[in-house]
Amino acid sequence: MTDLISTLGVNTSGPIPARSPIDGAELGRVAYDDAASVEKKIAASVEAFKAWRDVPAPKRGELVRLFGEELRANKDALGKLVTLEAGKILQEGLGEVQEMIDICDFAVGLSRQLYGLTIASERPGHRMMETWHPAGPVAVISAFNFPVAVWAWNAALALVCGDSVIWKPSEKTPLTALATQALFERAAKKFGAAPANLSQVVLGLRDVGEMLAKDGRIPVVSATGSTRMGRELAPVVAARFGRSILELGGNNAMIVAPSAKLDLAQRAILFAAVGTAGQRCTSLRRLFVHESIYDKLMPALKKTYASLPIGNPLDAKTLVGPLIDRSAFEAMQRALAAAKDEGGSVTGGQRVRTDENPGAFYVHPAIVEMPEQTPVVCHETFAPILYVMRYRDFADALAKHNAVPQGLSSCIFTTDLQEAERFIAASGSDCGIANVNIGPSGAEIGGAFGGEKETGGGRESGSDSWKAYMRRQTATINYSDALPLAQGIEFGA
Ligand code: UN1
Repeated sequence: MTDLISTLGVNTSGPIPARSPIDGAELGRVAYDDAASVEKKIAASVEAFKAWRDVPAPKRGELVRLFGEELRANKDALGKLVTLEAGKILQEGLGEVQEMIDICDFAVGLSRQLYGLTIASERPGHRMMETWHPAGPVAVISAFNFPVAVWAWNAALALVCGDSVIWKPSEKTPLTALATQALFERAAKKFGAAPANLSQVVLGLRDVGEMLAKDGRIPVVSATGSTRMGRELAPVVAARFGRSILELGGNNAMIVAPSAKLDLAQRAILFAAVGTAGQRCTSLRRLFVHESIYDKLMPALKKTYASLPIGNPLDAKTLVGPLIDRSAFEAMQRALAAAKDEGGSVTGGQRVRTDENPGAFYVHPAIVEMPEQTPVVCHETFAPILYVMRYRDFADALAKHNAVPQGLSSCIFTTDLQEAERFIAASGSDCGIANVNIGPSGAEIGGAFGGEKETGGGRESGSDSWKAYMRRQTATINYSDALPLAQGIEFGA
């Protein structure tokens, strides 16, 4: 039992153990919602929505502001719980909570800026306008690797937009969800006027997600996870004409051009490829290095990899924590075996710390030098594997960069203005995120986050992503004494 869980009075009785990937120890216990309980929560969410949609948006923002305050006050404790339950290093656990705080701040400002347009009407004595109304209950299905921040991107926006929220966290990280929910309830109590069940958690496996996906009372389903999951979920939501916001697999690349500042590139590679033990949707997985600098960059990179501090993520010196579980480890080993078969030369990748932590899965991040972009490279393996390829011609590197099914994040390290511009131009990177002299991971919340192709096309977090959580209404008002028809149509009289 962790400090935060006990301080918050989270109920940790139940038949299902929640384990830490750090050492396999039990952190607490939870109970899954059965079908009747999920049904009850969906019905309660509809009721909460009906009350919440009439609360003025800036007032809704006040609740999110209070929630942000709770997060600020509990940043250390929640960040530590993220580390314990998801295994990411403490700096990243804290960073994750900071993302939640940032999106709350963003959403508070947004609560006064849910602007619609006023549009010139073609009819005299008429005014036409566009209004954004609350959509309804929003389901958020989140993944283990960002167990709380991704929910917050969705929930903070949904709440100021006037929606209620039902959250199905990953079954691998139920405790961080329950702790976050408890913090939210504290904020709601301080706020005073929030309807009951405005934000709820449902725990369980795939069947719980399916219930949410199928339910016509939930107009928006925002899901983060694998492409396989999205491929199954999206048609279910679409069959009832619901809207899904999908943030699925990434297979993010970096091009290191001849003019790149190699020291910066190297640091960016390290953070993006081995940070979070390669378990971010934005992790760096493919590296295209220009042949003129390959023999300079690669030995330096391998040297840094050789001395990576791998270990307990609570230890301040650690940079690489454990993988989430055995199946992640096995998927990594399968990918490395396939890479060898396809002509790759593997450095690292082996399991480590088996004596200290026999029940956990620590690995040495792998560098795999590939002769070309073979099938295994085109597949997202959620583990610290960096496939490296040489290139000669920029256009060819760009073509290979885009020649994978996923389209989340991308970057180039170059000081050549033309290359930089070409990379972010219409014919450049085909990803939702394209960075110059910045790695592919660690996006700020102010931009719209998401990607194209098999990444699912959804956008969350900043910019105008809020629009996906609202329904758009075009309203035209006739303040004249006549009834002119649009398109100049004369009808009767
Ligand atoms: C994810 O891995 O699902 O850009 C989200 C980043 C983080 C979010 C990652 N801000 O790496």
